[in-house]
Amino acid sequence: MKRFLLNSSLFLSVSCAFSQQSDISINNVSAVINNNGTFFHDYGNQTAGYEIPKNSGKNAIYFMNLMGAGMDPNGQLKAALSDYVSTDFFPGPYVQDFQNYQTPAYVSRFSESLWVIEKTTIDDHIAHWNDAGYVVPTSISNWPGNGDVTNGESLILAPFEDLDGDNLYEPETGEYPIIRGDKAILSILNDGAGIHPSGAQRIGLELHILFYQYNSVDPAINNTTFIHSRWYNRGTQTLSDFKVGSSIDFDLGNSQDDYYGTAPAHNLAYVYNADLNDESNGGLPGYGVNPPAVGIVALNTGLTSHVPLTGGPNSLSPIQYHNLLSGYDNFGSYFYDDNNQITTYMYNEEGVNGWNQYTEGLAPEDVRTVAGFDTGISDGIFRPLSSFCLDLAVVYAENPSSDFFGSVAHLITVADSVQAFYDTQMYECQSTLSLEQADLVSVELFPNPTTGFVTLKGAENVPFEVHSTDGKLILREMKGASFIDLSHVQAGIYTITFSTGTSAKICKQ
Ligand SMILES: [Ca+2]
Ligand SMILES: [Ca+2]
Ligand SMILES: [Ca+2]
Ligand SMILES: [Ca+2]
Repeated sequence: MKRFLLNSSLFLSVSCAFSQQSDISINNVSAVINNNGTFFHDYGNQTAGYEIPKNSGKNAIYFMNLMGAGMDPNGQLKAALSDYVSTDFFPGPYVQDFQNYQTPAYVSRFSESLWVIEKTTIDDHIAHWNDAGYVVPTSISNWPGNGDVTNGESLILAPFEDLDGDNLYEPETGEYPIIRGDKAILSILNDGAGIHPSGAQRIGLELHILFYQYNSVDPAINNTTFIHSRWYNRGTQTLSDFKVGSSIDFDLGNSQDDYYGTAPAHNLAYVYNADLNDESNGGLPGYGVNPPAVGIVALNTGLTSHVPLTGGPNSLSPIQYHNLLSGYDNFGSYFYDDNNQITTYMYNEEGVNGWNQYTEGLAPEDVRTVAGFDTGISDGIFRPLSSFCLDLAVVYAENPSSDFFGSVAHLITVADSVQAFYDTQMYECQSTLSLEQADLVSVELFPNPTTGFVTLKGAENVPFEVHSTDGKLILREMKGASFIDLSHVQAGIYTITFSTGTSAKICKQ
């Protein structure tokens, strides 16, 4: 636990981004969700926001976020970052023209950008949508299935069951949101709507984060919050060495007596108490004797690093964050293990004979770390029009014994069982949206200028719309097309916008 005085001018510049939060608490966890790329932190009360067990008053995490950073072809770092006092993320989807973030329709629709929905509501909708007198609940009708293409938003935003295959979300005809878990909170964010407080240049990122929980008789699942994120490169930047990860401020009850560690084989980054009594501190309740352990598991890809947040927590530069996300310290230097070998997994052996903070004789501390996750992109290049998916789980395990490492040993078994549960769900993490063209690198349009027909190459199955410069819809192809016919329109400039968010100008002569 820590309290920072906010720099007033900095706070003013980002206050709207901190103005909304929600809470997911359908199982044994009560977790604060914000609409700015950070979570498990209550900005209003300046307190930890990951309470487990629910209603115990005991929290295990003070702050967590998702961040991304990569290099453009000129070696310029582009990044979307956040810390305790500022964020580069803004609510709402990415749009191409900066002023379109300011349209009244965009602001009214996305100023909150948090959608809370429960599985029972969806099941009821599926069963009764066609009944006489049925009214579609607002959590179903407000689901952001489609963006406004005329405002430069992607046609498809959040996933939905598209019964008639027309790519339009129509809940009044029985279509419904596709979520995970018994309750979910979706946040759609972009990094394009404003100057980045971090000082980094913008990526052109659209980030969808779905937090979800299951109400389960299995304690491992009932004590877990899942984080499903999808990262879209909606801009024009080709970013190499693209790194994603989380800044994590574990505070296990009393924040002052914690240790952290890593179990790379289980893709697990964790915190445990540095002694067997987590006494209350500063008015906040501790977990008491034989305290639990808490961790983050990477479910669909690997945990690539888990290192201390050196130089932080605030006012790190973008390049320092890129170093930390890469598993270096903030200066870009390697970490070394007890055998003097380079490692990106700090303290990766449990037990009294292992390499850990206890056997190193380190003082208990207020742990702050950065975890890096594999994007799954083989060459590490985050290309325009592509997306990737990252699934995480926050896991919790009590200490079944008075063994100092008992909670960690238990946590590893919990992490494995949560992984097994996740695997049985068969979630499609690479193509949740049927329209996403992950391998679509570029679209060729020719001839351009044209007197009539224009051939489209590279995006034949991607829906698109063509608009005139005054915004009039000229053509809409919901299934995509290999050519368009502009022979009937007058000479001028036309804009073709694909559902992926990419657009191009066409000159009709
Ligand atoms: Ca439809
Ligand atoms: Ca503690
Ligand atoms: Ca203690
Ligand atoms: Ca901490």
